[in-house]
Amino acid sequence: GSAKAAPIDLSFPKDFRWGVATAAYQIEGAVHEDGRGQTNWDVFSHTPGKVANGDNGDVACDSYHRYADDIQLMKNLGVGTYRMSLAWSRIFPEGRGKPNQKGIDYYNRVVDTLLAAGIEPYVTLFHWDLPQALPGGWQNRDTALAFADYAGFMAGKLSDRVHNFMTVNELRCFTDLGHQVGIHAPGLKLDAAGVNQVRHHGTLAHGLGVQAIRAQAKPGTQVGLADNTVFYCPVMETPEHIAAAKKATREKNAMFLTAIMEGRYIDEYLTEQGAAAPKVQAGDMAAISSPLDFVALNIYTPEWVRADDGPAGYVTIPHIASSPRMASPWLVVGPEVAYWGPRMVSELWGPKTLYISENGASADDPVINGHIDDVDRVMYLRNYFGNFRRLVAEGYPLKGYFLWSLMDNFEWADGYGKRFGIHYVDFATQVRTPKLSALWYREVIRQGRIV
Ligand code: PNW
Repeated sequence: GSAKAAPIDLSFPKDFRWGVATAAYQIEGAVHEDGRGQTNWDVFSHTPGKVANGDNGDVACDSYHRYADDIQLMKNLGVGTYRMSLAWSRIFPEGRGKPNQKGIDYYNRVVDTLLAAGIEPYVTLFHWDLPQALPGGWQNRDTALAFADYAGFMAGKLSDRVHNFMTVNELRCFTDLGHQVGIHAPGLKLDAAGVNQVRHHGTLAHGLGVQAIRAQAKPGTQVGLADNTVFYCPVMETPEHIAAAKKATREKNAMFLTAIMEGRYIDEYLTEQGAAAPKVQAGDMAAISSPLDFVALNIYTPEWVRADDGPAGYVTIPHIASSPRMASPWLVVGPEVAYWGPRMVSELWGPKTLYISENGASADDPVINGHIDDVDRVMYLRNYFGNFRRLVAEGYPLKGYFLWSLMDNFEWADGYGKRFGIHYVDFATQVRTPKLSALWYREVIRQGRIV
């Protein structure tokens, strides 16, 4: 080589925590086993026309039986952490009431097997599979209370070994996609007031969940949530556009992360929603804004914003047809979101610890000479990692990263047709095969730098 200067440092701090993520309904299967109760996703996926190809999570990756093999995959990767979710209806088949010991036993086995493999579990308590028996689902405020009971109960059971809990995954997806757009369970298209009330109940569940976990878990247990904040990136890196991105990020997330971090629904949201604004009871906002130990972000797609002279101070730019996308039409590629998203959250609210709870991509998996060479997924990850690297180098408190996903799984309304795994799953045989992206990620972890 004849490089003229030292290479740019592409390394991450030695104590940076590398992990992978999954979720219960997407991988476990065994939906009728050991007393598990029915969920909204069982009902939705068995309703004709709701999920691509008529797919459902009845078997999925069969991880309920194959969890030890899956933990071996993680060991081979060299990850130190695993983000998993618990199926609420395995613990409380009716959503509340009498706990099901077999469900508790299952998660004890998974946690103990992880720890024996040197992998630390990060547990998400709700990743969208809601016990069907809860009347009215998220339209009913009581569901938030039932969630808190379940969250506190499981934190009490696991916190001797699990030190990090996330209350809910992606408020915006299970509220809006399920109750406004109707493409996720329960498939409703409510009016604005109905949607805002569901959002409030979801956000309240998070807050009451934090309180219940703190009350029942061992002291020192770390609590946060996995949020899919809508992230606004400045069209260029100048103070006026950065300020515009910050304002947009705060206002566009008013019903979720902004409320959680600020303890109120900001005026912009209340004015915009008018009579459709959520009905809030005394004490709700204090619960919703319970202090967190960390904020975890799911980062996929960027939004773009520029400064503007109008009253809002900014204009957002809709996704453009010519923008590059991965295999899911919504997954617009924009590596800069990996930098601007966490930076905006830091500047707005200053959480002391940040994690990336999900990042990854759907892609086709070409088999070339016997290898699954998903070079586009690797390219996607490499570019996002470069931006995480910049964020860390500038001192933002990003402590760890969970790649979505360990393996191909039930991708909600897209069924098994969209693959986000770094391990290929042959769903007919349940054989898992590392893709190039798994080999690449293993090397990143081994060297502690982008390769
Ligand atoms: C997240 N969107 O979902 C979920 O947390 C995972 O369970 C899921 O498998 C993964 O990302 C990949 O989709 C999202 O439309 C679903 O913008 C939809 C969107 C974003 C995230």
